[in-house]
Amino acid sequence: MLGLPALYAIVDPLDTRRPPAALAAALLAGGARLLQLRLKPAISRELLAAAEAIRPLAHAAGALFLVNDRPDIAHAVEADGVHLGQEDLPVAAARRILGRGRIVGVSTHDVDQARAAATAGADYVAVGPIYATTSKANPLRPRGLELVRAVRAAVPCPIVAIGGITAETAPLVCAAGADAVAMIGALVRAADPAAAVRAVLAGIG
Ligand code: 3NM
Repeated sequence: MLGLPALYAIVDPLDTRRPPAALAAALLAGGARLLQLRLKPAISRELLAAAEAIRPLAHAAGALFLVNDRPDIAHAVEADGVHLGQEDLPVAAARRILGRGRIVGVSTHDVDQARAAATAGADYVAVGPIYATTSKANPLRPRGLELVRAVRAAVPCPIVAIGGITAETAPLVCAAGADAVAMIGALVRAADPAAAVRAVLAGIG
């Protein structure tokens, strides 16, 4: 079973204009040991360039590096894996692109989706949104900690909770059964993202 670091830090500058590689370096400096690169508006070449820049930074720090949505780009930069949404490629197809030994995670929003992802062989399931979020286009209604508890009872694989989580709420989310907490805004909108990572890790590390 995959062992996940307790903080799943997402490199998505949102509207901050922070360069992704600088953001990644700050998150790693704060102690993040898993980064996912998520650049929704980027064209393929921009995403590839950012992934090429970040992968060696992550690996030099001993951190896992995942690419959002795109198994092809994850494979091209020798990332550790990919994170798939409900409308992305299925797990099996992503594995065919990535080859053996790579991590494939899947976003889910209810127990049925989480069960389906686990049955399809996902290495972890992300569940959310736990709290209200402004970091995603057309977010679903918040599910609350109840979704974490329900998925915990339904699937054997690691669970990553996502959506509106902060340093203050992260310990509650972990106590509800999440193996890791994923965050964008609480990290990338912070005046000092490295300090924000340290604050989260102080509560859940
Ligand atoms: N996925 P923040 S919520 C990317 O529910 C994403 O699947 C979600 O950003 C889901 O930590 C979300 O700023 C946004 O709320 C997470």
